[in-house]
Amino acid sequence: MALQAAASLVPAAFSIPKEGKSGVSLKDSAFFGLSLSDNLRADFSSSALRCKQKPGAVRAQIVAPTTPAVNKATPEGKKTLRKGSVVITGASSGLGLATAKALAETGKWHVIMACRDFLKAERAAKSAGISKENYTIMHLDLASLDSVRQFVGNFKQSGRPLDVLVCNAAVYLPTAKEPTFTAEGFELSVGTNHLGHFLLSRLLLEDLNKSDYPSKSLIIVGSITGNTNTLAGNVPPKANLGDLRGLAGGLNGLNSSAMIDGGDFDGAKAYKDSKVCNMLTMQEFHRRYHEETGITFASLYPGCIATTGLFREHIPLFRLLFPPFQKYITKGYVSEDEAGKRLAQVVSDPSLTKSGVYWSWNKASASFENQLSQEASDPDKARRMWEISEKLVGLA
Ligand code: NDP
Ligand code: PMR
Repeated sequence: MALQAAASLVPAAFSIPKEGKSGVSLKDSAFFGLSLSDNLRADFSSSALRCKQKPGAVRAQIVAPTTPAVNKATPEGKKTLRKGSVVITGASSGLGLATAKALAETGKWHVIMACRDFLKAERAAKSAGISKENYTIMHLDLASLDSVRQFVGNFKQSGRPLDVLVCNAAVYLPTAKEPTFTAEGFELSVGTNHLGHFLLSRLLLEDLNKSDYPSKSLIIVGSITGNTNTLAGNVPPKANLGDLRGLAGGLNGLNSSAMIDGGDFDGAKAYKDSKVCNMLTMQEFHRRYHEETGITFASLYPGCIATTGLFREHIPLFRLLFPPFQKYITKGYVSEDEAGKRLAQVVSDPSLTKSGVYWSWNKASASFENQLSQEASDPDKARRMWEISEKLVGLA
């Protein structure tokens, strides 16, 4: 087993540029200045967001009127900003929980924790010390498109505004010998990490567009391991979507491969491929909707959070060696708290509202716009992946 763990830590190539080359943007912890209220959009055209709906799909419900994001409520006539409303998927552990905590602690955000295990989420929120008035848990299982549609229906019915959506949840199945599948029969990693989030964000785009908050955004968590322009992204198996033939075939492992590129099943590759889809999806959203809606679309690599539940399916020896390896050898390690602060920064820091960006942090923990690999920034692949994905989730 030791050999197995050691072997799995041997990289294929080392002559790869490190992440972290482009211009550093200074950290700015200031919250949105009240002057931002001047930038509020009065016109929320949703024409760009209309999409064909299948029979049975959840339709937008009438949303109860909410407090305007900025109002002149104080006796001195000072403008105040209402609490931002942010949905975070997979907020029951790891990065999602740490981000929920970081945002809730500011007192400026209400976090909707979109989780598949209600009790686990409730316990996690309590043990993280998130106070009751700052969070709501809503059920969401991304491995079921029905559940995604139900969540969207429930969210719309709640009457809450949607200012930021964070697509964070993920599964990683590196030791699986055979593929497992979502309720609709898609390979589980791509089905959960990409297709579930794809449907969720498409159905909630209209709500984001309606937000009158100074900055509204859709954030999809990416990763270094999906980017083959890095050392980490060159550790085999490498991400590669190929010509998307497996995705087009429905990833069902029956009449089509369970892998996006049509190859043999490999759980670690499926995860990395799903992260490439996440990063391509963010950019395709940006190209299609940013100009018209003003929504910020962003992705990020928060650092290597080697202690999270993401590695729960890995062999015990890997889980033992991985944190010290990342801490002392690659120095890519980041704590859950620090990673949560980074993602919270993308949610709420006015200096990180540029759209179409993949954020990373340097060793001094300063954010910068990072370069994506050739495949993860290929516009043609992004468009084809988008078109196939919308068929698979029943939007086209
Ligand atoms: P965790 O396993 O701690 O968190 C993943 C979360 O996703 C959990 O809350 C889990 O819920 C949830 N989840 C899994 N499947 C589903 C589902 N079907 N429906 C709803 N929720 C689901 O891992 P991390 O915090 O590390 O991962 C968070 C994000 O960070 C992922 O997108 C990952 O790709 C990314 N990332 C992580 C890195 C790392 O080093 N850890 C590095 C780079 C990116 P439950 O608690 O019920 O299991
Ligand atoms: Mg990697 C700078 C080098 C670096 C960084 C930042 C990471 C991050 N890794 C690096 C290097 C290496 N890793 C090297 C040289 C090796 C071979 C010894 C190596 C191995 C390795 C394995 C076996 N690394 C891994 C694994 C996993 O199973 C993790 C994975 O791919 O999950 C998908 C992983 C990771 N390394 C990272 C990060 C962030 C991960 C995991 C999380 C992710 O992408 O979500």
